[in-house]
Amino acid sequence: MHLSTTIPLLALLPTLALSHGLITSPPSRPIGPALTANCGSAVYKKIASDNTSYVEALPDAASKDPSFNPSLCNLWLCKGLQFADNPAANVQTWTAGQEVPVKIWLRIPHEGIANVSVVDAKKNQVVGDMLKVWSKGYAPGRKEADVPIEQREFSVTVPEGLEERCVTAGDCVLQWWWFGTGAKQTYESCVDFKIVKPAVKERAFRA
Ligand SMILES: [Cu+2]
Repeated sequence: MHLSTTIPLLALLPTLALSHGLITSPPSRPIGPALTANCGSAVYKKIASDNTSYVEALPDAASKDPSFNPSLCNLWLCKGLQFADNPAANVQTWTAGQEVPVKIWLRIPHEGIANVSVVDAKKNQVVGDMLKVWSKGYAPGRKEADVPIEQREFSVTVPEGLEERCVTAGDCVLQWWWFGTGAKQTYESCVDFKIVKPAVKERAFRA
C-alpha cells in the first residue's frame, strides 16, 4: 500500500493495495504452500495480493492466525517467504569473487535507506560486510523512472569465505532490504543460492 503517514487508516483499505518493490533478477523467492503451512493463510493472502508490499502489514495479520508458526516463519527475513517454495531452477550457484547482476523492480518509490547482504537464514544474521549500502537517498521520487538506474540495476560481488556456511541452498540468502524513512515501510526480497568452489582452480592446485 502507498501509505501516507498523515492518513494511516487508508492503509486498511484493500483498494489502495499498490506495489512497491522486489528483486526480479536473479529470481526471488515466490509464495507457495510452505508459506501457508508456516506463516498461515492470512500472510499468504496478503503477499499473494501484492508480492511487493511491505513487511509491517504482516505481523498483525499473522498474530490473529492460529496457523502462524513464529519458529518457522520469520516475517522480518525475506518477508517470511520460504525456501521450500522456491523451485530448484531458481537456486543460484555462485563462486567467490563472482559478479552477480541484480535487478530491482521499484514500482513505487519511498525515499530511504537500503542494503544488499548475505544473511545466514538459520541465525537471521548478516554474514560479513554488506555488499551494497545506501545510507540515504534510496528510491526518491514518485515513479520508478525517478529512481536512479544504479539503485535498480547493479552488481554485487560474491564474498570470499562462504564456502562452508553457504554450501547448502537455503542456509543463506542474498537479501535486498529497503526502508522508506518517510513512509516507515520495509521491503525485503531474497535470492536463494549455494556456493561452490571453482572447479578449475582445484584441478590446478592438484596438478
Ligand atoms: Cu507506500
